[in-house]
Amino acid sequence: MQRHDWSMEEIGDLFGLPFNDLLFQAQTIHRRHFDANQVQVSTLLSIKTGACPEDCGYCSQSASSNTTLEREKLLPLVEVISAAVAAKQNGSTRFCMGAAWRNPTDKNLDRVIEMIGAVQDLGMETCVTLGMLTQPQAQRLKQSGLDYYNHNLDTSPEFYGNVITTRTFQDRLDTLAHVRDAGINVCSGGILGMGEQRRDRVRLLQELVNQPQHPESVPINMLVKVEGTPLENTDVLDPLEFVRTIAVARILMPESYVRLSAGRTEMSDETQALCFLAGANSIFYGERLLTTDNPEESRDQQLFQRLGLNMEQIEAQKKVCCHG
Ligand code: SAM
Ligand code: DTB
Ligand code: SF4
Repeated sequence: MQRHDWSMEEIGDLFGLPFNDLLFQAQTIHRRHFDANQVQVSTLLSIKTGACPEDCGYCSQSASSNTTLEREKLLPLVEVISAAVAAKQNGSTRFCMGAAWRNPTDKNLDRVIEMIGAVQDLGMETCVTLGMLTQPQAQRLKQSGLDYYNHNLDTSPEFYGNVITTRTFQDRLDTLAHVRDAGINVCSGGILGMGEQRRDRVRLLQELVNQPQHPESVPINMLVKVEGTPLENTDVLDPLEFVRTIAVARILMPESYVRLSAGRTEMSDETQALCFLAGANSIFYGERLLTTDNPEESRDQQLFQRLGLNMEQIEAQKKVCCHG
């Protein structure tokens, strides 16, 4: 049974547990719901890069940032298909397409819907992240067969204005409600290491868990410090605090996939191993995230081997459904 009434105090108490007790509790809950040695693997592709009108302080793609990123128009369908084919060959089961938009136009959506169809035809799960959506847009995406929509709350409502000023926390909640109401699986999480305090991490998780339904997928990103962004010189977050946040997310949302997302390139194998022990069971795989580096596939293969982890397959049932 899902709980949606977590108080800040209860969540704060979990964060404050001795590290071993916290990890033991998280791993115990994890094993009740998942195979502890299996990791879901997704691959990202930026389908429209740069020149974003939003001012998210962490993002290389914001027009307000001073980055050297080349702006690109919406990618042609063939390029998307060849990236998805490569991702599938490498063992990825979900293909996530990201666009640097404040929100898509209806014309943009026509093109993205074509891409979703093509990726589905390969037998992969689909995820897109396109910014804010109206209710009718969410419904169109649902009709296209989209599996997941990614839309992160990013941080606590209280810290939000320190990072982004061009939209509000409530805007994010509204889009999430449209996605949920349309019947699309919700992928929503945040970024740690942006200079927030523990209480902000508590509040972020509280907002996620106390939604009417837990997000099916919860990406926890470590800030990737991109030169030319307002957050480039932020102090590094203690990796053990990152692990604690993963563990608390696992305890609060026992049936959700918790994704160890951006920031793995800068993380040691040992930190990543602790994240898996804390209940993370999904990663982005492939050399690139959207605009920044992700570990090379060979490094991840080695890590999986060292830890005895396996890549999760899409269930046979689902494959049959996709192909009618
Ligand atoms: N424009 C859409 C949006 O903001 O929802 C989709 C793309 S946006 C790049 C997707 C998510 O990536 C953001 O919500 C943020 O959580 C994450 N992200 C972006 N830049 C990041 C960085 N430098 N480090 C960690 N996470 C980052
Ligand atoms: C998420 O939470 N992390 C991914 C995905 N959802 C879209 C994006 C990470 C982006 C990292 C910075 C970049 O590569 O531009
Ligand atoms: Fe634009 Fe998304 Fe980057 Fe914000 S996070 S600047 S909305 S691409």
